[in-house]
Amino acid sequence: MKAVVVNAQGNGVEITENKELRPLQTGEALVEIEYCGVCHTDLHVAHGDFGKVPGRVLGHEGIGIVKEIAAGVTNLKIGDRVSVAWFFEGCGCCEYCTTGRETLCRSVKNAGYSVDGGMAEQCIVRADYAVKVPDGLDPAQASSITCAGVTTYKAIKEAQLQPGQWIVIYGAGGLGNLAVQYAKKVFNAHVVAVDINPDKLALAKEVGADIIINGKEIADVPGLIQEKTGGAHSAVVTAVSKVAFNQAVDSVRAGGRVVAVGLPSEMMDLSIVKTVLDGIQVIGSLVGTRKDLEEAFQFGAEGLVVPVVQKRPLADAVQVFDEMQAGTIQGRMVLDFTN
Ligand code: 8ID
Ligand code: ZN
Repeated sequence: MKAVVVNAQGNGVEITENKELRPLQTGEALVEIEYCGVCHTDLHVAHGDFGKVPGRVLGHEGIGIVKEIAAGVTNLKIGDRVSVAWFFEGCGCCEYCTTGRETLCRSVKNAGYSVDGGMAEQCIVRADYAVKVPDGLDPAQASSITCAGVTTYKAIKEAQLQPGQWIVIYGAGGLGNLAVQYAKKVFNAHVVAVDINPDKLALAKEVGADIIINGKEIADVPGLIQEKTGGAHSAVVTAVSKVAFNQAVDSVRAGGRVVAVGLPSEMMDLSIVKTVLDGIQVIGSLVGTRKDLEEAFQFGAEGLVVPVVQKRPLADAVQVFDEMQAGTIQGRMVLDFTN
């Protein structure tokens, strides 16, 4: 079958035509992929930022139809539309899995990184971990919610954002655009979006940002946010740059929360004195649980959140990764496996 894989050197992507799938095992299902979004995390994986994984099928924004189920599968039936997410499988019995923090499972499997993912014509999933896509949600839009949506929805939960409060979203790319929408439409907050690309800011404004700030044009971004909002109650950082992480800490008011989501291979500067005296909380947030994804999908099905997606043929995959690297993508590029 055709798939997008990490190249043999473990430092880029290529399209292959002859990836073979193993037979299904107990508890597994075979999913025929319809769409798979391209996340910046796929670019990190392809580049070996988390360790080299040559030959791995990329993709953790997969959506497809169940074609076959093995023995022991009770939660899915043939014809169901399901997701292939970064949180692909946990052990189910550790302290994290049993306390609602399953994405932190130490034996976790991640689609498109530690196991083959959704950028292929077919994908094998553990049925218990495949989340059903609700009726009424477009499958290409659902692909974006499978990572970008659920990750930002969960990050805003971690921010403990209350209606009417101010949140700053750093980075208005694939994740950031959905962060703006969840913050505005689901959490009823006031939203500042910061990016270094005017097109992404224009799109953020279109989907509901109250204030947009271009970090390339404004010398003191945190100062401007303090002036306009009195200090944000929280910030979610999806930008792939430590500059944004540092600015986020200075953008929140005393007692504020900074939720780290982006994954630049850098260190952030954190003033101990400021952190202590202002009671700043800095929290890492990793995708979301199956329940978070179910909720995030539902807001999409209800039309509160509308992912901005553009379908691209599989043949464009390498080019899409180049566009991601160059920062020229608006919303999300979604690889189309339907024909
Ligand atoms: O679970 C998680 N924590 C998780 C899940 C999914 C993705 C984390 N991620 C990570 C990705 O691995 C990546 O590091 O979140 C980051 C953002 O992913 P994305 O939204 O898919 O990437 P993008 O579409 O390229 O958007 C990045 C945006 O950051 C802006 C860019 O202009 C772009 O719009 N940006 C950059 I680069 N530097 C900036 C800066 N200094 C900035 N925006 C503001 N200030
Ligand atoms: Zn992702």
